[in-house]
Amino acid sequence: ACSMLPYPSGKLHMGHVRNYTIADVIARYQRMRGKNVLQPMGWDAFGLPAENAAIQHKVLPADWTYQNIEAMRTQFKRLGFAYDWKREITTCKPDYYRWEQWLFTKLYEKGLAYRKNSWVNWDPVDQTVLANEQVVDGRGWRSGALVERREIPQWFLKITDYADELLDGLDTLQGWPDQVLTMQRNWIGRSEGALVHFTLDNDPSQSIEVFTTRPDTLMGVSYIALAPQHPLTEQISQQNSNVAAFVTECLHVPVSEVAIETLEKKGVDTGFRAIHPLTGERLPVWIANFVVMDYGTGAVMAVPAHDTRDFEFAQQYQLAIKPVVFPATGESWDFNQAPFTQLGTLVDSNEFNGLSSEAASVAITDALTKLQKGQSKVQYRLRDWGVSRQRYWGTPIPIIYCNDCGPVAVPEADLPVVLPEQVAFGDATVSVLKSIPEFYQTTCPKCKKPATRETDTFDTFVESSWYYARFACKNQHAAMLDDRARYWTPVDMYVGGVEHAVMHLLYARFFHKVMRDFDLINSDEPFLRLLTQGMVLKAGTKMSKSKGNIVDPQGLIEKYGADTVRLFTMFAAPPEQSLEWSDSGVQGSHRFLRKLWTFAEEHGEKNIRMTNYLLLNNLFPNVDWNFVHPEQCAARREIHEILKQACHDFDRFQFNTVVSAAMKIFNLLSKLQVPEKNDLGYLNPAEIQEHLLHEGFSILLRLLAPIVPHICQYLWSELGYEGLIINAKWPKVIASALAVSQIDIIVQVNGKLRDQIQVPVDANASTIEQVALSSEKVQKFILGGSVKKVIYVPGKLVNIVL
Ligand code: ANZ
Ligand code: ZN
Repeated sequence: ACSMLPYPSGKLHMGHVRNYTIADVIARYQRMRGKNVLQPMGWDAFGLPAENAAIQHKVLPADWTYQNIEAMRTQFKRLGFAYDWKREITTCKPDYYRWEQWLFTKLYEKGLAYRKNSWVNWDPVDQTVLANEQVVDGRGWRSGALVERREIPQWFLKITDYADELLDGLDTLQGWPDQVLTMQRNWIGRSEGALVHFTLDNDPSQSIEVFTTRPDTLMGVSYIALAPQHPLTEQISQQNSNVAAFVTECLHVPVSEVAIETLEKKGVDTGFRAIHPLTGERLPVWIANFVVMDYGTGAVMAVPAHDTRDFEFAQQYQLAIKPVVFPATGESWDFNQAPFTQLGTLVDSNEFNGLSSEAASVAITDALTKLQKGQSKVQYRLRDWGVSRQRYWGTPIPIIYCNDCGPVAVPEADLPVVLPEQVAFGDATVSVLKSIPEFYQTTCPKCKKPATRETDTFDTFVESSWYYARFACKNQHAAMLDDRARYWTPVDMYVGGVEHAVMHLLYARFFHKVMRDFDLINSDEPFLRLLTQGMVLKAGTKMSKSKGNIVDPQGLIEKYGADTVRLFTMFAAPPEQSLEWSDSGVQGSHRFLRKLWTFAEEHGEKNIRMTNYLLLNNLFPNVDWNFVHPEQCAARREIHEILKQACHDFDRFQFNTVVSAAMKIFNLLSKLQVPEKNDLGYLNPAEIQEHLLHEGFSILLRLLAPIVPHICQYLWSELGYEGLIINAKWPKVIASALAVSQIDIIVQVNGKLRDQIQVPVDANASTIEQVALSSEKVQKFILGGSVKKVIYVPGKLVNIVL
């Protein structure tokens, strides 16, 4: 049972409390069910906030981080989370990240890690690379300078080699929420289509290659659009100052794709013309800001009649709109108003006229293939994973640059490359590592000449991609993983926030497959079941520091105790839904626990105290329930019915109704009365009452223990039950208790309700009529009058007609 490991920000917030309580409840429940459960915890300890804190508060990132970890660990312990602290992982410690560095060198050997130029956000004043979240309205968050796009060499992991497997694997993940599977599918973004070549009019040796998902629209192409970073654009910029000016303007646009989506469509005509591969028509070549360089080929065949972006752009610059697909229904379409973006039937497309879009796509791709002007192509939206960060507080990338040998991986014997923790941080704008010659000056492992180390560090998503496996063998110092990782992985239960639905989970799935291919692990997927917890809200909005509506868990723990906090967070909503904070709800949970406590104290001496014998057998061997008063049988049946439903709810993580179940059992026990009438010679009701209290209270405590561990453990031992409650066996639903032996029958006189009788479930009609007629209450209404008719509705009622 594993939770997504937290970033050590210093203090737990309510979202943490909820997340980790959910996982702890599952872990404790599964343990009581007899499973061998491992619940570990660790710290995602590298990352930008530590550097920001260092600049703001003049503390070392390392000191800040370790202090935060101390504080949060204390809070975790107070909440009673049952973690195996021997296995605690702190990702900023060399004994952890050395194996990450080791794996990276293996990936490099295999060609699965490589270096290439890539675009970043560059702050020209601070002279530093900015993360996307550090770009605010196009400006650097600290300097306020207009951010530029810059190309610098960076390290990549070839996650695209696993694109197919990452996509197919989703079909095996039956224990994941559908919405997460969908998000992963969209992120991988498999598109089927074609590559098409358009040769340049003035230079037939050059051609523009485009990727399209709609080869059927080929006859509707009216222009070609290139990304501002396309190689041909650069070439044209050198001759055309208009183009050069436009490209420079585009440099100030943020790198993220979301930002590009929302841009006003802008472009410039290059004056170049490209030849249509089938018709020979000359098409204008434009540069457009909506074309992104790192998807497909960085160039598109624009079909304004059938694509929304192409349409907007064509309207802006008065480019031709050529409809070639019509609705298959035959209805007309006004192409001046909007593009028709669905599939349909082809027109104005020569020999392809009349074909469906699907058939035409195949036919046109075939035609292009024969002419060697195109071919079919599967394109993924997924890009290789850029793991370089120009940051100090991260895992050093284990590469050495040699003038003669190029980039060389640090040999295994020299690992780890340790990040210096005692650094002069100052007002660091460039990575601190660049100012520490003792760090970066080294010798080439191959030729032994002077060389320099890589000063970039890993994206922190690298650390969180494999930690779950390392928990299994964290004390293994001779290898990344050992057999224990094979035993414990895949993780049966993974709990975390839906904000990690895409990147973290995809990277972890990728690493798992890579580790499998290095024979470190023997399964295909890291997490069998995934529970994504809902948000914690206050007054309808997300509880967050920036909204100023946070409730500090620490204060609540101090006021009410951890059990109340845990109970409330589990009771207030099912785990996957959002939880609306309520002070009165917290108080209500607290009141319930007080009542439970008081009840145990009041009844403890008298009749709940349990003998070990009874506990071990979990049943009442001396009692033949066939001879127990029906009211008492009914009470027992109800307890077991509630228990049965609660077990079902536990299995589907519906903890709020588990809490209601516990409350129901509690109410039943506190109202339990010794039946008055005992004329039919049932077993001593006072003794049975004790049995019921024993049995019911022991069920209640065990049912609540995963959620409310402290109080339940205390009462468990107070009442003399053996051992720790966490080691107790989960209560069994006793089938014979559920069986109905008596049923209730309503008795009417002339259609009016006069009594309710209990009869054996298998009694025949005449017996039941006799019992009904002999009821005292009924007799009062008959008063010697003559009974005309007795109507029996089986299982329900007897009507006596006078
Ligand atoms: C012609 C066309 C006609 C297109 C039509 C769409 C509709 P997905 O589904 O995301 O794979 N495209 C290709 N590369 C691009 C890039 N680098 N930047 C921006 N747009 C790009 O989308 C693929 C479609 O997106 C491609 O198919 C291309 O436009 C565009 F009626 O080609 B299409
Ligand atoms: Zn060398």
